[in-house]
Parts: sequence; C-alpha cells; structure tokens
Amino acid sequence: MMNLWTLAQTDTFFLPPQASNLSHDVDWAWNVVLGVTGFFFVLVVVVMLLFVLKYRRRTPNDATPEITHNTPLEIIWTVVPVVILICFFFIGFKGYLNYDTPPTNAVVVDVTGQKWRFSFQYPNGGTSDILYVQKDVPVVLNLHSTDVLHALYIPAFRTQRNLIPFRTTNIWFIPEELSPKDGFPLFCTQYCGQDHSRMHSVVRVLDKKDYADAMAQVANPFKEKDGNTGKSRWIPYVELGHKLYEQKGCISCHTIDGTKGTGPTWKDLWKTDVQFAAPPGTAPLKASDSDANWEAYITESVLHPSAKIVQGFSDQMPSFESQFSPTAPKDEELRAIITYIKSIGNTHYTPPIPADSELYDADKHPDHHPEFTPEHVKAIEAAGGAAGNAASAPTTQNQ
Ligand code: HEC
Ligand SMILES: [Cu+2]
Repeated sequence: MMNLWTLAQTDTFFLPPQASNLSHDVDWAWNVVLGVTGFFFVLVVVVMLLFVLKYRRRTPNDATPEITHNTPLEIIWTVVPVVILICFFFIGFKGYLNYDTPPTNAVVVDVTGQKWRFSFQYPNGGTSDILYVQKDVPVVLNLHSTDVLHALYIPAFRTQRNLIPFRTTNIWFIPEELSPKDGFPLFCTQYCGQDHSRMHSVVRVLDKKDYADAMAQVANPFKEKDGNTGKSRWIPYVELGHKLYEQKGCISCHTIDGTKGTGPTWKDLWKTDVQFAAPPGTAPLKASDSDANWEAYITESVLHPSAKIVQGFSDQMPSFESQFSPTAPKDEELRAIITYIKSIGNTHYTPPIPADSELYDADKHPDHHPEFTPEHVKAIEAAGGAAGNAASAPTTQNQ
C-alpha cells in the first residue's frame, strides 16, 4: 500500500501534473496565495491561543479594561493586507493577460459541445471525440456549443472556459509533456443536464510522428493503419459504425443491449415496428416496410430527429445534420452507422461481406472502400483523384 508520504510526492495527490506552459504560472499564483494565507492563518490561530491563555479570567472579580481603539494597530492591519492584495492582483492579472492572448502561429482546433459530448475538428477537416495535440506546438481551441452552456476543463493544462451557445470563446496552451497512453482527462464543468457526469474525454499529447498518424486516421475514418505490420485496411462498415456510435456520442443516449436510455435502444431496431407519439396521426413504421423506407427513416432520425418522435420518448435528440451532411464522405459515415444498426441483435440482416475478407486489404485495393456506393465513388472521382484518397481529407499534408 502506498503510504501518505509517497502519495504526497506524486503529481496527483495535491495538483495534477504540470503539462502545459500555463501550468507553471497558475501553480505559482496558487502557491503564493496558499502560502501567504496559510502563514496568516497559523499566525492568527497561534496568537489567539496565546491570548486565550494569557488573558484568561483568573478570579471571579476580573474586570476588562475599557479599550475603544488602537490607531497604529488598525493602520497596520489595514495597510498590510491591502499591499498583499495588490500583489495578488498583479500576479493574477499578468497571468490572465497571458492566458487570454493566444499566439498567432497556433494550430486551431474547433471544439463543439453538445449534450453530452465534445467533438474536435482539425485543420484537415477530420473530427474525433478525443483531443489530439502535438508536444511543444501551440494550440488554440475555438469553443462552441450547439445547445446549452458547457465548459471545457483540462486540469493538467490548468485551463478552462465556458462553451456558450451562439458565441465563440477560446483557450490556448502549449502542451509540454507527452501524455500517458490513455491521455490527460478533460471534463465538462458546467452542469448541462441528465448525463453531464458522462461528458468527459481525454487529451493525448503526441510526438510529431504519432500526431501525423492520428491526423491521417481522423481525416480518413474509413482506413486504418496497423501500427505493427504497417499494413492498411478498409474498416468494414459494421465495425466503423460501432466506432462512430462511440465517437459521435450516440452512445450517451442509445444502448445496444436492449436497455432503455434517453433514446430507444438500437438492439433489434432494424425491422421492428415503430410507433410514433408525434406528430399526431403518424402511421407506424412496419417490419414489412421496404429496406429503402427503413434506411430513409433512420437517416431522417439522425438529420431531423424532431420530424417524428418515437412513442415513449421525448424530443431530446440533437440534429446531427452538420456532421453527416449529405456530401462525401460524410454520407458514407451515416451509411456505416445504418449498417451497424442493422447488425445489432438482428436476425433480419447479415453483413454483406465477411469482416476478414481480403477485400478490405487497402494495400491491395487502394482505390476505394468496398462498401462505398457506386454514386459515392463517382462523386469523389468527379471531384478529382482516386476515391480512396479523396475520401481521406480536403488536405493531404498528413497522409
Ligand atoms: C441526447 C441524446 C441523444 C443522442 C446523443 C442521440 N440520440 Fe438518437 N434519439 C434520442 C431520442 C430521445 C430519440 C427518440 C425520440 C425521437 O424519435 O426523436 C432518438 C431516436 C433515434 C432514432 C430512432 C430510433 C427508433 O427506435 O426508432 C435513431 C435511428 C437515432 N436516434 C439515431 C441516433 C444516432 C445515429 C446518433 C449519433 C449520431 C444519436 N441518435 C444520438 C436521443 C439521442
Ligand atoms: Cu456539458
């Protein structure tokens, strides 16, 4: 068992590790305030105890002398704290100016807060649900919220700010330490509703090479590189759909094991009759309806969730239209989710191609994902370039 002394020497017992340029200033200000107030706390308590002893009542007839005031003493106990507070102000103000002035050469990452997850978008257009940054490279996070007030807090970087609807705020930092493998924690620190406590993620601080790999991966979610063999493969839609289910935050409201969450479970969703509570009079969707109808229904549920409300649920799902806008390659990501939904606990559906098929070997089939629709491939080719690469990103600098 760790004893208190060893624990006290770890980063996390008192303060988290100092992993950014801001940490040193913030901790210094904190230590100064703690030291000064601690000193006066001890001083006041000790003097008070001494006086309690020294001036205790000794006989029943003790009388208190009449003291109205003491001018020198009053000047001292006013002036000394005022001077100390002015010092605190300057330490704080100087730190705040620095905290609030991002460098101009920083990498800009767009952060969107949405009940109940964060999403990070990089200059290459890719998005992820955890934040990737490169060691020693300054980063500005532009913060937005699509619904209510959230806040983003990264204790190891000593920085935090609100995400405010209809407004952009920002924070910046230079990560100075590589993170542990599972990253430094990142939290929402404004109570934002039922699943606020699940609104957390991590920041991974990577070296140059790992960062480039992570950027390539977020830019092209369809392709994956095996770190050990160096081989690339196309991720089968069933598997990609599961990843997106986690990354896009569907997981915070939809279960896949049949239990009820904020939204209906996805287990057996495909081709099980759905009754609607709103708008009134909407005909139920039947198991016997065509595949095309079912796909259209799921697409509508994601892009325009308020159009129809499933019986027993309320209109709580945010629209994901901006993330699956019907242009390549985002439309294919939505198809991957639909394929995944079809596969969950369902006897009406078997994925078209075995997951281990060599069809998914991206080195053998570099042009495009085996499950892209022909229209999608055409659209990408029309936009110029091989389908596989065009699907990767607007910019190819990280490929
Ligand atoms: C904040 C919670 C929340 C999140 C996040 C969320 N949903 Fe929903 N979802 C709901 C609720 C509530 C309903 C039922 C009400 C309605 O029909 O709009 C629903 C309904 C659905 C339905 C119809 C379900 C059925 O049984 O007919 C689909 C499909 C769906 N969501 C897909 C998604 C996908 C895909 C994502 C992630 C990209 C997602 N949802 C994220 C809350 C959420
Ligand atoms: Cu929040």
